[in-house]
Amino acid sequence: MKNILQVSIFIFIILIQFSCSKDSSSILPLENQNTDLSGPIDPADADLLSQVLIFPDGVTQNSGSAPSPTNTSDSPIISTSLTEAISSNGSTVLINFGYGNVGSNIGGCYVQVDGAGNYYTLPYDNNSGVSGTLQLPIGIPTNVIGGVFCVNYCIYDTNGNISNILNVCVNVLELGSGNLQVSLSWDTATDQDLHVVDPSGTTIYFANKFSNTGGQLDRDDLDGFGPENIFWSDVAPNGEYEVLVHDYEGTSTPNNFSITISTPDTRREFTGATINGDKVSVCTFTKSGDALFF
Ligand SMILES: [Ca+2]
Repeated sequence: MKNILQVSIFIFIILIQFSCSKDSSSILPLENQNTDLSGPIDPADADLLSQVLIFPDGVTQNSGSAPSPTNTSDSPIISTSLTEAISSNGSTVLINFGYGNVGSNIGGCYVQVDGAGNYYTLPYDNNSGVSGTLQLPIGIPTNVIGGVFCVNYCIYDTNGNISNILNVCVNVLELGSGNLQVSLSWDTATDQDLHVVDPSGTTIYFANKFSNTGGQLDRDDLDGFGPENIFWSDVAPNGEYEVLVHDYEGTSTPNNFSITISTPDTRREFTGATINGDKVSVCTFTKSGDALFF
């Protein structure tokens, strides 16, 4: 019944792919900051939040306000129906939007947290064509508490033309985190499911939310974009884990997903897609003490 929403409005889908080796090192701390970024972060504190959000490799952070739209006839135009999104600590929210009227190549995207005194420049590689779809992934660290933040974003082309600005507000749920957290988000309004097989051989998912190892699923999303979340608040057992995504709805169009795996010291992200009821094995990793080996 939700498939209607999945029918692609746009001709092209261009994804910003994360590599398996991606981590949170793309964040560039502001100079002279003296705030503890490891403590709880309220999304309502725009300047603080803006220092910790996680974007793909290549992002830079700049002081001040993002450049204004050029408002010329050859400026790119962007559009989306997504004005509100749900995410959580330790997850990555996926913002899809369409673009058009691009006479050259797309250079990148400006992103600014509403109310923050700095903004991000996010490059888009290999994006050409007059129109298509882009994705803006925004990673939220595990120490962000519940609340709402909004971001303004636009794109610029390689001729220096800047598009109109779009705004999306993200409702951050405070979900379980701790020693190990696995979070799933996706970009179609469908029922996708996160499965984690833990070292005891137990599969944690919507029909078996708890494992004797202490792992549990605390959110199953039936019709949105996630997140779904499995976590161990205390010590997750050593051994091998497998992370899978199941297209429970059995859709006929691709569901692009983001998996975020967090420990107190590390964060890894994986992307992929499901379709036609696929159950996709996203990755396996071995936990040894505080270390994860992929
Ligand atoms: Ca689900």
